[in-house]
Amino acid sequence: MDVISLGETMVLFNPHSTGKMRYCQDFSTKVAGAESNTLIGLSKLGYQTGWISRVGKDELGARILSTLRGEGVDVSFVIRDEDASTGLFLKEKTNERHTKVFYYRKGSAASFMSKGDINEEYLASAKYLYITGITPALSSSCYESIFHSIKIAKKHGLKVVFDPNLRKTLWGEHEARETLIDVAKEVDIILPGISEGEFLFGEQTPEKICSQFHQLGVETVVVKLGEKGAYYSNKGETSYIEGYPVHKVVDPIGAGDGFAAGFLSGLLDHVSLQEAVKRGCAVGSIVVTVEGDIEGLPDKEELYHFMNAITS
Ligand code: CKP
Ligand code: MG
Repeated sequence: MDVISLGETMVLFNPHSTGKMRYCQDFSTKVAGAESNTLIGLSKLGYQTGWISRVGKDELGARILSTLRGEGVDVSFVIRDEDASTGLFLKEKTNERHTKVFYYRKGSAASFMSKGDINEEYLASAKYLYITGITPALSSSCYESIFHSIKIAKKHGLKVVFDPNLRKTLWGEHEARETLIDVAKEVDIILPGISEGEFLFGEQTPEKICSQFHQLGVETVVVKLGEKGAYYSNKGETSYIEGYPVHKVVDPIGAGDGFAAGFLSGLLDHVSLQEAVKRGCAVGSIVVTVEGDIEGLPDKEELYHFMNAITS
């Protein structure tokens, strides 16, 4: 395995029209979840990925498993929970520029994920553990699972990559801040956005956000700046990476997960940090031009052409 992740994946109801969700009659169903979005992105780029989670023993759970399996993600350690249902969420395209999400995931199968679901040998077979700040927000057993996975990863020499993915609707601000900082203290690489840096430290510049995370002991910090690109800081090396132009943003959700996939692919290929961050920016830019979180994720050839077309 190259990358293993744990987290919740849901069935997404994507509206066909703009405006309040209550008036939307038609939706398309898709599969989405921050961690599995990243794993699918990596799998499409040609890497070996594995997902640890729970889904319900229901039709939506079956849909999620067949989608992930179809995209090449290993799901052999996913548990089908007999007692709880698969979570779902709906998107609202409030207007052309704003998308909102409504979760129906409380008490979902994934929220019952626990430490015992993590097979040590399986996780130890990977090079990277990828986690996000959504999982510890789901339940106390999910919170424990995150710290347990980090412990196993460290014991076996895996690098831990963390996207804080702050979701204020899932937990209280105090608890979120405290937990995200506690997780950050344990990881090697962190991929925050500016708004997360501001939430955690009250800082608004990439430089100050990086310095705060370095003080917590994080070696590599990559601050995502949306269409402007990204800024990274690692052992004294810092740089801004320009974003790739996006003709039209169709669906901004999933950009961060795409970024993580592109970035991790660079690390797995041992390219320079600058080049890995560029890949992250490129995948993030491609993803937002397509409806859905995983549908726009490119394969290696598409990514290569996109990056070369822009830079040449
Ligand atoms: O930060 P992103 O827009 O890249 O993440 C989107 C995902 O897992 C989306 O798939 C959704 O299911 C979620 O984040 C979430 O739980 O909010
Ligand atoms: Mg994000």
